[in-house]
Amino acid sequence: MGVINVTPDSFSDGGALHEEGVLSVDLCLRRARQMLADGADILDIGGESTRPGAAPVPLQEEMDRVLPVVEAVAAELGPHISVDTSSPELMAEAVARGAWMINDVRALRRPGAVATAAASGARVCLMHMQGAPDTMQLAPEYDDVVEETGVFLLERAQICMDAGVPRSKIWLDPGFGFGKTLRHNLDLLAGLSRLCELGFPLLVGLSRKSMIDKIAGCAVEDRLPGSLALAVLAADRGAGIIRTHDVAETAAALAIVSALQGLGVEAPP
Ligand code: 8Y4
Repeated sequence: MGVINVTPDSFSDGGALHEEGVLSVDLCLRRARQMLADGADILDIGGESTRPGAAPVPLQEEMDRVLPVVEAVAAELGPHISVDTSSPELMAEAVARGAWMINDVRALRRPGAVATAAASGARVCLMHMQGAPDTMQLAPEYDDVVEETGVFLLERAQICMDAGVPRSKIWLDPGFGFGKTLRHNLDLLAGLSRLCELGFPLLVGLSRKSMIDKIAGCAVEDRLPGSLALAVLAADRGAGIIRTHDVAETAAALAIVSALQGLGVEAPP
């Protein structure tokens, strides 16, 4: 899954798709085209920053950022599109314009989100987060992070199924970095196979996250090697979708995992 970030202010790639401060649908299309050529199966389009301290984005602004990009990418390239949002209004409009998956870091906890997602017919990715983006990194606390994350995700999945989302359309995500210390993130990665046993496919986002320089002591712009190591470890432990900013490099790394798993890559003669 390649990330198309249409916020002007992400510290990693914010503003990259803007021209003179204005979001360029054309730059988004070019980025999307490149990611598909590089091996992405899904493009995740999002317009809300969940960085701690980021200002909340008014709904209309989020819609204005995301919908033209969803519409253009769906119409011209036709890939699987995921819309990264917690707003039910945007979920409905994005699916109407061709989005295939709803990726919600709040696991459809906003009022109306579960019903909207169910009615849309799209796949849903339910992500675990302890607390809210603004304060989640202040003092995250768990007795057993794998257990507690799993219980939360199963509860959200059950609520979705009760509302009519078919089991086959539900993905779960432990939410690396969302209300987790470095130790929690490592425990989750080490225990990822236990989350697979919940019976739902897993999506993980580890790309460029700060746990990498906490471990490797690298600068923000040098997080790619760590990102690839984490992607490989997560895929080896059963993750089915890897969310990444660096599609070509991640696809190459994952081809190695697939070869070893005997999946996806044709065996040599
Ligand atoms: C640099 C760049 C450092 C980006 C950190 C970040 C996830 C997600 C995000 C995730 C799912 C991010 C929208 C945070 N992370 N959705 N979204 N899973 N499902 N941080 O892990 O990329 S945004």
